[in-house]
Amino acid sequence: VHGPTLEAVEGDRVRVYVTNRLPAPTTVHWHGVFLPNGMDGVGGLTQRAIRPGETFKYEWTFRQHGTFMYHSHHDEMTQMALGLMGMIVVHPRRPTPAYRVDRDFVILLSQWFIAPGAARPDPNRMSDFNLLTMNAKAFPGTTPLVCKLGDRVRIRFGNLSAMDHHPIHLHGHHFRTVATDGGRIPLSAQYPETTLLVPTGATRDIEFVADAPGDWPLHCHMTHHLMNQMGHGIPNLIGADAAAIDRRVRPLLPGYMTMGHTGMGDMGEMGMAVPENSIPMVGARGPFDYVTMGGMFTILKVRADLARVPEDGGWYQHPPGTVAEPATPEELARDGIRT
Ligand SMILES: [Cu+2]
Repeated sequence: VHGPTLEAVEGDRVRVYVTNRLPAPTTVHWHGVFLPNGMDGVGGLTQRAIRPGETFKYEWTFRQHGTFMYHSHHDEMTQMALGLMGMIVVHPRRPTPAYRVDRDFVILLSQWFIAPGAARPDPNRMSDFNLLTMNAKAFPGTTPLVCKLGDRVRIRFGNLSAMDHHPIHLHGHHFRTVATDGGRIPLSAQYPETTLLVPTGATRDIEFVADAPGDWPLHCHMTHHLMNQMGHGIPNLIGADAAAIDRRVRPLLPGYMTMGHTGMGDMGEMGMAVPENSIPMVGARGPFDYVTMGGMFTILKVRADLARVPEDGGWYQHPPGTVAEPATPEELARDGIRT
């Protein structure tokens, strides 16, 4: 439900046609990209909004490389809550040997409120979001990151959550943050970490060597971002056809008009197309037991031989004697443990 990742090379001149198929005006902002002010996509400030049915043209030359984002910049509260955002990857024109990696992943972090049983996000929510996603998927729907043992790996994070920053934690490895949407971080300023705060409205690139075989969680460390919805029933009118309601209410309240069904930016036409969505269950069956996490969680799968595992990596086959297991009475006695 996010837009596609746009990929380019530093120095490329790009032209993006944006057709507005919403029932409300919109614009697109190219977040972090150096471009002429009039291409910045800020509704009302640097251009007039793109009206429903219109096609606008944005054009610029990439003067930089790195990881950037794009998102609606008109009625952001509604349109970003509905997922109108995406990632931009710009490769250097003359990459240094250090730039080359074996895996280059892109993960856009976002958050939603979708009433249980509903299929569309509620943009009127200001807090208490109940779906936290990586590339618009909550675990177990997230895509695992499959790597070969020894691969040099880059993960590009972007965060366009409405109200939250996400401390992203990687198990079993350490990494360096090598770039932000402001540019490359000098080697002398990089340091090893296992958790990286990705603020909303920012990108962070991390790099590491996948040197530990196994199934390693990569997840937000805020526990409420590791779960999916709880059972609240909140009315949500976004995307609803309110014409029949309006007709019946007007004899009682002359001029009555249902608000909020196309967003709060303006009164649009009825029948707004909204992202398809569904609410996944909390957790999933793992190779040993139930994995009690949802939300902003995926798995780095490091494998010695990719030819011998399924495309999604399957489950890690642990060498004998390397898995936590119940202690035997003999072991407890040997080590003097009283339980
Ligand atoms: Cu989080």
